[in-house]
Amino acid sequence: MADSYQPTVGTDSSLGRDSMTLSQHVLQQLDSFGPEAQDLSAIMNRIAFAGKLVSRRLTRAGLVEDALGFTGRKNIQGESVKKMDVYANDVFISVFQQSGLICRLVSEEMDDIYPIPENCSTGRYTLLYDPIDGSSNVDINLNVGSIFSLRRQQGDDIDPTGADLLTPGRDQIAAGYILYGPSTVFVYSLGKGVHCFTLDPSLGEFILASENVQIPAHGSNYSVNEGNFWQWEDSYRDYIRYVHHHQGYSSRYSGALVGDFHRILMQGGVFLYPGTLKKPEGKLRLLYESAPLAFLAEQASGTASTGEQPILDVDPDQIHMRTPLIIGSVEDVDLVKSFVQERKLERPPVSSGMASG
Ligand code: FDP
Repeated sequence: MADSYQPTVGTDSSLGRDSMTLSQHVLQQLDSFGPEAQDLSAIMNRIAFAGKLVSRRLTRAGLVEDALGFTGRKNIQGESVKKMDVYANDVFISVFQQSGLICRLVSEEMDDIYPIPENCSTGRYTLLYDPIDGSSNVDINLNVGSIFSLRRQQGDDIDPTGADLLTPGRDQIAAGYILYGPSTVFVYSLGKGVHCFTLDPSLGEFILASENVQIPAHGSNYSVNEGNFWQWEDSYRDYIRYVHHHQGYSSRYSGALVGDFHRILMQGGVFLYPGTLKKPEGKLRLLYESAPLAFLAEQASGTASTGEQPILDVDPDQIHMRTPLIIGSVEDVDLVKSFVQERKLERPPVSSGMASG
């Protein structure tokens, strides 16, 4: 009898890697072909498709009409909206309409929750996302990203307030981002480690690049907008003075959180965006920026904090809530927190009986 055919996939590592697509990887992660695994695989695939569309638009942005610049409108955060923000936001809507997968969308670019009622009978999930993170980089051809967070639908489909979404980030079932850099990279976690895929333009597929990425316990990079130095509380100035006076630190700040976080995911270090005098709660949005990245950081043996508590424990009070963010290697985040705690101990305790004024 002839020997049964033995494929080289799995033995030849290059072929094995080339053939591991994102949707296959999700199914492998969940170790199931059940309905939920199929849904999650399809959702990741759709997000990846949105990423491919945005990536294509970005690579052609200087060549086509109306891709760059501002729309003239401000979003709910009071920030000027770019044409690319609108394009990417609409891409996410269009890939999930009529998909049967996602019942509601929450985006930085939309004041209110965007319901997709035709999906709600089958798609019991809400996708929260920042379609273009770091949009000030768009017009100068530097890296930007898209960040996403997935939650299981808890509440009433017709509740427009999304009260069920106002729970800590530990309730996320998946999170990730797409980084539009020299290559387009898709990073995700379903709560089973963090995995990176690179878009192979010749195949039009995201191909597995690295599995179970771990953030080193310490890294030399610190990433912060030092232009805000005099706007911070003393504790953050203490930390920056510390790194200035100690060898072995490198300042790296790209103006796009996704890019700066990706560096830290790969090489270690810390990204921080503290509160400022004008904005004590900082700039970054909890539900679709800080919480998904905190989910990834914890899955990769890193950590994320507001300075006071883990990001994943913060109870949101509204869908566009902001928080300070300190994220990255455990030792580096702990060092920043130690400066925060030290200054806190110096403050006199507030006595409830004290007269004000
Ligand atoms: P942007 O406003 O350009 O979208 O998400 C907010 C964000 O970028 C982050 O990506 C980035 O890290 C930060 O803001 C940059 O803010 P500053 O210009 O205040 O440093």
